[in-house]
Amino acid sequence: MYHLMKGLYLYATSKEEYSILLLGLDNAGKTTLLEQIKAIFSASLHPNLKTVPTVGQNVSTITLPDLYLKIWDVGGQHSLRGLWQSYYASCHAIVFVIDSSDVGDADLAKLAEIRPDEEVDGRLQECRMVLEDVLQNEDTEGVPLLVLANKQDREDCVEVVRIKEGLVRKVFEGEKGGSVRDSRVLPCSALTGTGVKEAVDWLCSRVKWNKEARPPVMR
Ligand code: G3D
Ligand code: MG
Repeated sequence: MYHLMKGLYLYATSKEEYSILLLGLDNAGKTTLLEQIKAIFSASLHPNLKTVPTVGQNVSTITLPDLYLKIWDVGGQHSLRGLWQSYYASCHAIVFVIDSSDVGDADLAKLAEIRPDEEVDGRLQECRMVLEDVLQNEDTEGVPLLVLANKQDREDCVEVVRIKEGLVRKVFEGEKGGSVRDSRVLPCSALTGTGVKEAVDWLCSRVKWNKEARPPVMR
């Protein structure tokens, strides 16, 4: 009887937990974003916006009324990207963070015109290749993808629509765009917090929507 009651109590008080993977090149703002999310969703905390390059991983769980989000911030330097794939099979959504001040408006226009087999140099090409690599991995099949055009507070940033049309759409339309999935491109500033709540809202709705394909863990 005790075990039955305990089981019922645990069932009634447990919540679904979903894992969110933050990916993107180094310096895109992943760690700042994680700190901002933690601060926004736990009222008592001030964001620690003094980040240092991430070696290994930062992980935090935020508590929302109906679920937990466990957010993984894994390092974006070239040498650490090989580790990303070990997180793919167990994540429920991927956030790909882009530094909107480090892609170049002129480069984006060029990217929109080039053929898929043509080479482009620089940070934008690196960003495209890394995103394609994530989407091509079979363990990310069907996983909702949120692309965040971060650093929108900077004067030299590229507008979200340009990133959407010039980069993200190109990736999805290309051969390496991976399977069909739920996706969205949103603007944000991890530093000021603008757009961060909208990003989390989108993630919550999409992980719930996709829960038959990727069931949550009960906590
Ligand atoms: P990463 O974890 O993706 O490598 P970080 O990136 O979160 O460590 O951020 C790298 C730098 O970008 C940091 O600046 C950080 O303050 C800045 N940054 C992150 N998000 C934003 C944003 O939305 N707007 C602006 N203006 N800057 C941002 P430093 O100077 O510490 O290297
Ligand atoms: Mg970091």
